[in-house]
Amino acid sequence: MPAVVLVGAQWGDEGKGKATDLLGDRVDYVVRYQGGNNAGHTVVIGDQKYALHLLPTGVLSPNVVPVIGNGVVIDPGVLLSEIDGLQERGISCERLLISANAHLIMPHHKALDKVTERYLGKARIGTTGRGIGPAYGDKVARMGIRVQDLLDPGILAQKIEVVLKEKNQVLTKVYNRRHIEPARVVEEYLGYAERLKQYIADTSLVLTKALDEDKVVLLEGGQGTLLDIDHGTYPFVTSSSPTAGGACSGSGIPPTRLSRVIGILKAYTTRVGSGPFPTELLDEQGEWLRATGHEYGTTTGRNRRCGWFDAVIARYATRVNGITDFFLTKLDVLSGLERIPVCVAYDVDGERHEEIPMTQTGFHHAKPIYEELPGWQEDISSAKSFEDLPPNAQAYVRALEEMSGAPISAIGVGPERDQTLQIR
Ligand code: 2SA
Ligand code: GDP
Ligand code: MG
Repeated sequence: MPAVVLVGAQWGDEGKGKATDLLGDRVDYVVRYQGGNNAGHTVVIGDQKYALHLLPTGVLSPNVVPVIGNGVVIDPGVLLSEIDGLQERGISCERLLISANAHLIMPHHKALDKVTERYLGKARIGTTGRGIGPAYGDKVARMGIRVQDLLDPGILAQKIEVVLKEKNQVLTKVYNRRHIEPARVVEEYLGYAERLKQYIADTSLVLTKALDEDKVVLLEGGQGTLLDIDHGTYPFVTSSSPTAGGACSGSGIPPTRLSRVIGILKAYTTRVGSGPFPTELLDEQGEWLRATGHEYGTTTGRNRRCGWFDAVIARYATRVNGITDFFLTKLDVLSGLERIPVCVAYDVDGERHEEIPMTQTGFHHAKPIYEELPGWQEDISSAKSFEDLPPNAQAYVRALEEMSGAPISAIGVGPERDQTLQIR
């Protein structure tokens, strides 16, 4: 049985957590393939709300094996408190598997993330401050510390000693920060090792064997397409590869096993952190979207920037991910508007662009060209089928589908599991 990828089609927070949870009873493995505890995936089950950061959403489904793949960067202290928090609420994490090749977020990564942002001033990325960028930086520079290093105290101590030799110079001499004592870090991480070793596995092997046995593997992306290190709005991106290609390198599943790429698409657009955002609304309309859609960061609590739907971005996501179908989320939030603007193209320095401009400067200059679609007044949160939606809501969905270049197979009309309409 092939593997399925679920990817954010915009700047993250499209509702991937809920979408993954919905598929939970039909899959055997749910795999996180990139990012770390910068991600925040909210799942609402009855009167219970779960905010997951590092654990794959599959942990909430008792028959699913949750897997943290090699492409993830793990803050072990955060992971253990997330495990403890869920176990206290009666959710077992015993089935969890963690790739031995995943990298660890170390204390110097968190210190550097915060201090470099401060030094960037106005040019800051607006990171979550969780140490993500510096951890991936060390990985690429081949000085990262991996989960498997937790299994060998001698190697762990040696690697921490070497890396801190350089990082302490940078922290103290360049940024005037405190020196980090290697022995204390070794002690702290050996404590984590004791508790995490039961979960460590060769996850690429486990997943490939599972596919050979006809099991269903769901690869759950964090963040979104426009935050991808290669395909996003660089440098205002995260440091990993949320796009569908990253699902293979971040899990060890070959591309030939992927059968479906589901894009999660919000009925409007949001973004957290800095960077270009052509349809951003800096007026009361934007505030209305934020308040009505509860658009606040799941990890940091920051206000999310809000704007109208951007079809240029949706088409781009379809192209770079090879999206086979979309889950459209948060349609309910748009109820009550007379007319709903949708960005169909950009005006870049007087020229019409149907695609994202090639250069960063071009994208910064992009002004949205809107078409207005008629809105609807009805509360749609209790709709049970596509046909229950008011005609203008149906037309909005069809228009988005047409503009985005892939069929919409499900629609979210509220945060709960049963507030979803299957349309194919
Ligand atoms: P980082 O911390 O290095 O990954 O930050 C780099 C950029 O990536 C953005 N980013 C995110 N954008 C949306 N949602 C994310 N997760 C949280 C959520 C965010 C939060 O679910 O709401 O709580 O603030 C996420 N994680 C990273 C980030 O804003 C930077 O623009
Ligand atoms: P993720 O990072 O993509 O998993 O998304 P987040 O969990 O950060 O943010 C999405 C928010 O929207 C969460 O609070 C979800 O509970 C909520 N949500 C998901 N789908 C819907 C929907 O269709 N309608 C409404 N109103 N809320 C939704
Ligand atoms: Mg989120």
